[in-house]
Amino acid sequence: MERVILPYEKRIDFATNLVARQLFNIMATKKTNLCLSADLTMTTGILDLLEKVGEHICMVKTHIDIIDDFRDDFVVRLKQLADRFNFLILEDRKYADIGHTVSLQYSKGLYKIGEWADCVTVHSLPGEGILKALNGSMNCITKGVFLLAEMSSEGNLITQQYKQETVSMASKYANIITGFVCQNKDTFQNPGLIQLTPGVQLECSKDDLGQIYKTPEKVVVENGADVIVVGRGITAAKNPEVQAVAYKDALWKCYIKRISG
Ligand code: BMP
Repeated sequence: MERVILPYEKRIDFATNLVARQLFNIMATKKTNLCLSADLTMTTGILDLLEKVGEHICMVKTHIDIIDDFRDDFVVRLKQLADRFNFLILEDRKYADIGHTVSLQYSKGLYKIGEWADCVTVHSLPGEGILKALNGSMNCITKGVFLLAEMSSEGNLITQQYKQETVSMASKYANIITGFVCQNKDTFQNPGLIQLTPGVQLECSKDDLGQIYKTPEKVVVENGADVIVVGRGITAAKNPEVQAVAYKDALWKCYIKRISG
């Protein structure tokens, strides 16, 4: 059956990655497919925001390397919030190097991402070694990878062939692949994988650095997004909590419309 018309709870059993199973489960239980991109540069800003919107999201997406006052206790508190509100943590690291370097970037250094992130984003550009490395680092643990198959930014260099080869590369690493970062439903068919789509605001627009925004209706109903990433649409709002609820409601309504045919 076509993946986009199956409800999240019916897709759990198709998932071969444990994080994908958890995420489907959280979305179905909390009735939210909103992922907050918490692109703030101070730890208190991120933690305060999550206190307010944690109950409305299925996942938070971080860019740990933009934080000015990073300390180890930040990730401890982030994890506590994730447990309390039942959401997952995606570190948007966009790994893009040779396998050996990526395995070090994943587990070592200041951030030790592998210790706290449920899942990470990864480019397929360097070839299969990047997935082989992460497969080794994630060995049998409940961790996952979102592989970038498309981007939201204007003029990006990803081609149809690159996208198809990215999807076929992923099929060899089914245990660690949570899904794809992509914009279109034809990118992949497997109902056990998750379509994570960024570039979303309530109105169609652009920023002045090439980001393109589509509406919830467009990305969920037409383009098949399963988990929807919203950053500045919420973080830059006068009242982020109220705005998070507005996004959650709009996105869930679109999902219900899609699965109702
Ligand atoms: P915003 O909604 O504020 O534009 O933020 C979008 C977020 O999603 C950013 O953190 C960005 O790094 C990420 N992102 C994106 O915008 N487009 C992509 O194709 C892939 C991304 O990870």
